[in-house]
Amino acid sequence: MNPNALFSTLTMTKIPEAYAVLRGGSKYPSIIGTVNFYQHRSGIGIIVEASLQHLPPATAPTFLGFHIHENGNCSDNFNHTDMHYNPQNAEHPHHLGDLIPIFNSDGSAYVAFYDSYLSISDIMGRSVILHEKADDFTTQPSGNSGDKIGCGVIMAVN
Ligand SMILES: [Cu+2]
Ligand SMILES: [Zn+2]
Repeated sequence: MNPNALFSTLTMTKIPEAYAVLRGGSKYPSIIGTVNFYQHRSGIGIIVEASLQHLPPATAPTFLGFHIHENGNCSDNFNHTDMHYNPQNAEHPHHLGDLIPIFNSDGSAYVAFYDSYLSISDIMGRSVILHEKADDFTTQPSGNSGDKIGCGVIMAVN
């Protein structure tokens, strides 16, 4: 079935397989949000749904880099998350951990998207990271998206 046909009903009616509670670091400690990960019913890919609050103040549309990093360790102000998840040894922005940006709408954001390249088992135990700047989708190895300002460890639901 077409991903579109299942998109909204999935996030409204299904319990996600995995989730991360994303929290701010020393620069923006009040950032808080939830990222849910749903296995797509086709069996291929996942739906990622992120809801974030208390983002840095913005008076115009602002984009924040958003990635899955290798290590699920948010300690020490997120200094141990390692690089973008990249099992295929590709160049940025073709890492499997490269996600669409977060759109900061006056301090909060909601995004949901289909990613056919990831599975729940790929991402379990890794970290989801929010950056202070937009990912330029060009600069190697990580898109020049600035400091890590939020982090959450991806965990199984239940
Ligand atoms: Cu990142
Ligand atoms: Zn990348």
